[in-house]
Amino acid sequence: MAKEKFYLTTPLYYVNDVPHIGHAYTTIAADTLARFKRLAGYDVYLLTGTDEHGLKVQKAAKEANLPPKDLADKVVVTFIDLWKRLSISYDDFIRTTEKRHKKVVLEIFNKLYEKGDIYKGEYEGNYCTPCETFWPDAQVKDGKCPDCGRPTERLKEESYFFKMSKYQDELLDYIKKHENFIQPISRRHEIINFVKEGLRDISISRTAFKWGIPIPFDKKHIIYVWIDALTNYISAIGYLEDKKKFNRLWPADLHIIGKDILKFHAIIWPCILLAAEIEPPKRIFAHGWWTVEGEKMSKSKGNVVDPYEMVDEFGVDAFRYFLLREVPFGLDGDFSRDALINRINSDLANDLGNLVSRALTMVKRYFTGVVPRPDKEEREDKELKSLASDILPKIEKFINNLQFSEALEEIWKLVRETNRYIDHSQPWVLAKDKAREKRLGTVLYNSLESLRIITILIFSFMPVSSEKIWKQLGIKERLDKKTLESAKEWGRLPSGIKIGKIEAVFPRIEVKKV
Ligand code: ME8
Repeated sequence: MAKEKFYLTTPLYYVNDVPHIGHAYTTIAADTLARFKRLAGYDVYLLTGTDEHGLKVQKAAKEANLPPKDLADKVVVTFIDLWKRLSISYDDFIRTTEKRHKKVVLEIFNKLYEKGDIYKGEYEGNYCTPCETFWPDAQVKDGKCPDCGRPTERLKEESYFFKMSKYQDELLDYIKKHENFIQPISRRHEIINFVKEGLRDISISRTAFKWGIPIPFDKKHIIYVWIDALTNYISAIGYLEDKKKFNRLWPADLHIIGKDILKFHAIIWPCILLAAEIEPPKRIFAHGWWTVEGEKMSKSKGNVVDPYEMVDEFGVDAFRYFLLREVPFGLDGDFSRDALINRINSDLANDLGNLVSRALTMVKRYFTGVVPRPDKEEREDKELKSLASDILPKIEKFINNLQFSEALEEIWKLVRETNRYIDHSQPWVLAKDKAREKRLGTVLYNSLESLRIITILIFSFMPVSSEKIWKQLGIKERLDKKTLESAKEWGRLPSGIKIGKIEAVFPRIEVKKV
């Protein structure tokens, strides 16, 4: 039977600057879900990429004294490199300056123009370049952008408009009929209220600069960067050139974005698709915003968290774990080194790291590194077994709802319970009594078996460390080829195999006292 597809996307990040923790966050979340769905047997397609046109990028290029495409070529490498370091398993990376993309933008533009959904007019109002957003006068106070608070630019220029107002009812209807279309629920309400107030036609071209896709029949106009960028979700999967692929993957199962760009995704994008007679995506999830030690991240404050530094200092998986564990996905969060170090030391070093090292060390010491055979089951064995073999459906539910933090919390209940089981069973005492060798073998087998299940469950979150643990367990089959189902099957760890070399997976971070 053909596998069910799962197409998910991240935003396309601007190349005006190098990536920071916010970009890493969205992409790590998308990767975690993609990995989980692959283990669950889906044919997953994860798309990411970069948004390279527009005034914001043009301005940054000017400051860097480079042609915009050269800046893009330079910055895109930092994204690709970061995704490699963060173990992002994307299937495609699209740049909006690619031909395959530009063709589709023009196709959609023409389609809407021919249909009469695009018309020429004049735009008079304001423009926020950092947000690449048009703001009508009524929404702008003291010339400041209502979203980011930075100064807007006053515009009065000829512009093409998209008849978004025409799609207001259809969009509202679509949102109402598709309960999961916009998540979390608070965002859904926000969008419903916004649409109910009435949608205006939107300006979709600029004439004041050159860096973008020109309208073929009116070349002084550059297509609005958001119309350009949003189209990537269909251009990357062959809307024009590979209909078979497109029909297999579209509609997207999920667009993961930050709350800052929800309106573009939940209003403009579906309206464009409705106008182009293409089905809207199935689901859009807008996550929350990271601040740093209570403050908004900004270059001028010098508090931008560099994901490269985090990976170098703490390791890729500790960083991935922290971001997804610390804050429920959908809510805002505050980043601090202290919080990160606390998480690493308590959850990773103390709980999981300790479990791995003590369980394996005892197998090495008492059974010469050979996984023992379990014997008679006692009450506490049954309890651990039932906790471990019943955990998967809960985790699946959480992850499918993008409740990463809750999923990890649930997995950690099993981690702690396994540690408690070891404490309670006291293998070091059993080892002193030859008559209790079978019991000792049972306790250690169960500890490792629980660890095997934990390792499968954390794979999507911490791909590098879970592979290390897997190797230490001595299991020959590849972890990334395992099915999730095997996390339900207690007893799959073969007795008699030799465990691997024991190495610390999550070292403690020593905090220097000042
Ligand atoms: O908006 N906290 O690109 P962008 C959490 N090119 N997430 C954050 C964050 C923070 N402090 N800062 C950024 C664009 N993000 C457009 C998108 S899509 C067709 C075009 C993440 O480089 C979050 O996912 O400004 C946010 O939506 C995205 O980066 C914005 O990236």
